Amino acid sequence: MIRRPGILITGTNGEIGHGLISALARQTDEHLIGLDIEELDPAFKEYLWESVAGNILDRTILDRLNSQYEFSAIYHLAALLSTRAEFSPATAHQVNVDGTLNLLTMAVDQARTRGQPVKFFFPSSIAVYGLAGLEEKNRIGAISEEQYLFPRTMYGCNKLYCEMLGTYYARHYQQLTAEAGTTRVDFRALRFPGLISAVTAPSGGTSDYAPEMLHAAARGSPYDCFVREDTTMPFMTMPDAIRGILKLMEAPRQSITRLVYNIRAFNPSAARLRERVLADFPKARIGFAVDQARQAMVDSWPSDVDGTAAHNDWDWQPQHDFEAAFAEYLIPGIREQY
Ligand code: AKB
Repeated sequence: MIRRPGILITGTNGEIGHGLISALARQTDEHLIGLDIEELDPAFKEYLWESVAGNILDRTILDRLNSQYEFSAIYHLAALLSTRAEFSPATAHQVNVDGTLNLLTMAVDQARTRGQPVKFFFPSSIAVYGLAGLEEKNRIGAISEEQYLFPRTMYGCNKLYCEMLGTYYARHYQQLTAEAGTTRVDFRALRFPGLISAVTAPSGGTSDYAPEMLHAAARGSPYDCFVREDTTMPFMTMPDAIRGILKLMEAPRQSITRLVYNIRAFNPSAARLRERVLADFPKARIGFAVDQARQAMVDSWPSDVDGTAAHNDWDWQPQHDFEAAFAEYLIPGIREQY
């Protein structure tokens, strides 16, 4: 049977997945194939040629997809986020690392049979960084891709290792064979900051306090923020995250000087977020009830990242700074929903 050309997206039911499949459907004629542990939200089925409910650890499913489709690109979004991963670290390792290895292996196999490299997008995270604590975090400010790679969470360890696995498959795979130097996987990764969507609420992350605060205010529910008022970390709107993925994947190979990039947009404190939410929802009841364990995780993440390489190499520029994020995207979008 001749294989059908397509693009594979895992984690289609996640926040990034929802945004990405609708954006990809608008810009490509290729068939989109989705894979998620849960049945895809029916509202998104129209974007996909096939939607598979199954586990990325299930070899039978991957073998079936491998035999039916010829993938030009794989967007591997499926993952367990940072807070959830701390409750089941071994499971997180299986999903986040073994799952990624399965997809990279499939990409290599696909590239061999296609005779062309397969593009592979991997969403990494600022959780790959690990600062000793608040004093160091406040002292160093924005950090570059190579600094402080000492993750303190299972999720951060998983993401950092998978960046390395992707780099291995892109640059060093089969280094002892006659095929040494053949690029099979065109691996590209973004280290995302916390993401805020006007449409969906995240689950299982540690940056969730920002979107949770906003969605609770819009719903009229009280909210206790689980980090201190002075807590600062980088954030970005979901449309900017999707734009970043598309832009990086479209960038000509020769303009890319690294396989893993920081991208940034804005980095408000939790107090500033509260103030901005209250400006549009003045009756919102937003307090602070610090969860020390989650606080320590955010204290080990940088207050900002240096996004110079993304800007220089593929012209990264967020559409939404802090004010535009609220005025042009979050507030209008969220008012439509609740
Ligand atoms: C999380 O909080 O786990 C994620 C992340 C920062 O990667 N949003």
